[in-house]
Amino acid sequence: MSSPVQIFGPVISTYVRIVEIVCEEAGLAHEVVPTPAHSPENRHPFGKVPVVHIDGHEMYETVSIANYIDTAHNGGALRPADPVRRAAMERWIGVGNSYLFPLFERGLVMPYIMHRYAGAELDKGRIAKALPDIAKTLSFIDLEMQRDGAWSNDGFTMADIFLYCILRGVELTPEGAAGIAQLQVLPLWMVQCRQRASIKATRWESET
Ligand SMILES: N[C@@H](CCC(=O)N[C@@H](CS)C(=O)NCC(=O)O)C(=O)O
Repeated sequence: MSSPVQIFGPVISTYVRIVEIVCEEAGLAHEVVPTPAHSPENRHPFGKVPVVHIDGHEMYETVSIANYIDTAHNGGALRPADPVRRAAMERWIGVGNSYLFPLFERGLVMPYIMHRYAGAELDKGRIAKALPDIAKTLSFIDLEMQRDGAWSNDGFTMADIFLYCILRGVELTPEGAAGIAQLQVLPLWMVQCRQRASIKATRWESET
């Protein structure tokens, strides 16, 4: 039996969870080795997490790790073969990584993490400043889903994994939960994702 995939990063982290879910989908044993992003033990050259040990290789950057696992261990099942559908899936992963995650993380998710886990005062000013953009962005996603299904027409793909993890952090804040609940399609999609075994198996402790 091969050794478990080692995922170095914090136990509660969007990108750590993405790798955990992809491992689950591929049937690979995995473990999180708790490693804060800015600790000396973190070997990511840009100070991010996760760094992953798999098949004798050390890897960083979640898209490349996730694609490696899907190709090497899952027959590519998480990515549509059709070039147009694959382009749409990759566009949404790009949107998630480049625009959604930075906006949500800085403006809403991180202030709550610092408040809940580091005992910092909740930075209400930062949240209030970010909320209009966050609300606009959530509406954009919902309208795209209403219009053509966005990434959600191809069964369960890599885009579902990235976007669920990015949006779940938002949903675990009071403002994010209220914002998502008033949309039409996004909350239904989130509920549907939660039925997936890989998503159930990787729930954060704070979700139970
Ligand atoms: N481009 C990186 C981004 C990963 C990322 O942003 N991870 C967050 C945690 S979920 C992080 O390292 N945050 C610490 C920081 O930005 O200082 C990847 O895809 O792996």
